[in-house]
Amino acid sequence: MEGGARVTVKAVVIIAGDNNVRGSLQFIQDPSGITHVKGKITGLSPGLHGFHIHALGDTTNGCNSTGPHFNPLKKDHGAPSDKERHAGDLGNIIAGPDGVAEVSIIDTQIPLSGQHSILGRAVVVHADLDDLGKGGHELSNTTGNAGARVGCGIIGLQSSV
Ligand SMILES: *[C@@H]1O[C@H](CO)[C@@H](O)[C@H](O)[C@H]1NC(C)=O
Ligand SMILES: *[C@@H]1O[C@H](CO)[C@@H](O)[C@H](O)[C@H]1NC(C)=O
Ligand SMILES: [Cu+2]
Ligand SMILES: [Zn+2]
Repeated sequence: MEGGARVTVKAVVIIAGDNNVRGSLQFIQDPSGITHVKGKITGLSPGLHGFHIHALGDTTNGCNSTGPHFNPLKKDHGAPSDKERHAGDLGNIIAGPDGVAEVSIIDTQIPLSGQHSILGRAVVVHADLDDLGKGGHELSNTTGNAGARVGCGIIGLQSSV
């Protein structure tokens, strides 16, 4: 919707991957255009895991075919709170000792409608932590050096009622 959504839009993502990584997430864009992400991912190693929107909703080669971080504004990789960030940069999620990460994120750069909509793209969870562009690694400014893609799912439109 150009100029920002005027209605609530909902989407759902079922996460799957190697090593029993599973989960489900709900995305709710409120009428002001802010998107809430809520859900749970299980089967992770304890600790921080990079969590991003990748550009493509293509899982023909597993999570590897979901493309780079969604980056419509051609920025460098960063933290969700940075000005210089990919739209898809949602930072890290944290798995407890039981391998379960409870996800609750609010973000303004991941709309479910309009020109930069994330519908039909992918959520990807990584093996390692995202250094948020500050790790000094050659991959820090593109991927946060977050390692392998251990789980992913495609963002699909859900009934808004
Ligand atoms: C994805 O790429 C990684 C290397 O980055 C590789 O180990 C893995 O086997 C690939 N997965 C698929 C499904 O091709
Ligand atoms: C990443 O980008 C920042 C700012 O654009 C720059 O200062 C830094 O040298 C870059 N780091 C690498 C490893 O390329
Ligand atoms: Cu990623
Ligand atoms: Zn990024």
